[in-house]
Amino acid sequence: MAAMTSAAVAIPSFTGLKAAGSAKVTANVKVAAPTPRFAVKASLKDVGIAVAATAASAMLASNAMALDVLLGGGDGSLVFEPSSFSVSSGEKIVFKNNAGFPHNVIFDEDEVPAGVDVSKISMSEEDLLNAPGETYSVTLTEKGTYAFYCSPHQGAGMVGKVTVN
Ligand SMILES: [Cu+2]
Repeated sequence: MAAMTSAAVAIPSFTGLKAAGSAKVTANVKVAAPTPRFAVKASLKDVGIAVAATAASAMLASNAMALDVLLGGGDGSLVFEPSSFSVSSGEKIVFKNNAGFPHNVIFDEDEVPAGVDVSKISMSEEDLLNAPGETYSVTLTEKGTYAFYCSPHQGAGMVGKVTVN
């Protein structure tokens, strides 16, 4: 239980770090235009840092097993894609904003394995993923079937099911 909670908390903060890195690069490119040499050097240095951060995140992703689930279908429909899937116990699930946001991911307290505390694996009802590509990651360890939904779009059918083996 403790390990599951820390993983769910750690991943979004890492995503935040990455976003901050790329924002920095964009800012420096703007400065580089009017004052050539010195500014270019400075921006290259920052680009190096951003590249290192990106490489670290790619390494993390390939080291751990992970399954990506899109929030919003390719045609803009209000669905999880895939909406029904299986993962291994401990495999990371990465929900990624794709279309039709804002979205969130709430596990249904009546449809999770016995003893699972949905508040520890769900986003809060008021918490929404607003930006394109924004992610919410969760790692489930208790075996069984879990139902989840997006609270703004549950009525429109944005629901899903995951089986942990
Ligand atoms: Cu939604």
